[in-house]
Amino acid sequence: MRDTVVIGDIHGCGEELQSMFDRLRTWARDSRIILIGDLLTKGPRPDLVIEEILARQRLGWRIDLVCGNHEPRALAALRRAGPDGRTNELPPRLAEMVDILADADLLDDAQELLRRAMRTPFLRGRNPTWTTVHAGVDPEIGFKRTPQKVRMTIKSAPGEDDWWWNYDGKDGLLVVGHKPLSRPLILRRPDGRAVVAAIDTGCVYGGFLTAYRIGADRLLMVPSKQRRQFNFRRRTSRRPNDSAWRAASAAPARKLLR
Ligand SMILES: [Mn+2]
Repeated sequence: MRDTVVIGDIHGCGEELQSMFDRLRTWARDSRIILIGDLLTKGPRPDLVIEEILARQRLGWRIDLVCGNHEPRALAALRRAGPDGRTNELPPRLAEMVDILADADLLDDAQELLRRAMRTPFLRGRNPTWTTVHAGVDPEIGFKRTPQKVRMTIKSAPGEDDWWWNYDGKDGLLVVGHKPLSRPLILRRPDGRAVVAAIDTGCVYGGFLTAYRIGADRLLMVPSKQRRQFNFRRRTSRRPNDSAWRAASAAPARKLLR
């Protein structure tokens, strides 16, 4: 295995995932790819998300799925819809997802993929020691004692500090998504090593789909094809004065498109 690359929240952005996979093609054969959760809901092409994952796996790519907070609700919607894809009892956005998947004849594949994601609450590796989980940890108690539900959903309220500024670094590098930011955020120790990589860059809101290569410590961003939402701008994470970490705000996005 040459390296591990983690891809942030996809949320039904199938075309952007396809572009990302195309960019990763040259070295994907001996690398491992991890999708960080929230695969199918909200966006326009959940069908293409599934087709892309299955097609690349058939080519021998190693792709692992981590569970996001949207996986259980997407699976519940598919179960309620049944084999005929009935959508009359579902909220509109989940009904739309089911409709698209039913049209593409992917209801069973979607359920199977979501079940697989739900069996994987987080993944860990070494060199450097890293953990990837959908949302993060409670910085007061560390990864091990943080309940799984919190690991999948922690997000600061507006005006509050994001949890990562108070993380003590003891669990090693954490690669997370869930909170959409205008740019990926990498927090670094004083010696420069990454300690948190936050890579949900709001693809479904018109931002970017971002991937982070753990070993190489590099970002790769694919611009979104979605309409930019009026309230998705200047989504930054303010560094409190007492944080031990320095923020490496990513270089202008254009430079990362390579
Ligand atoms: Mn999420």
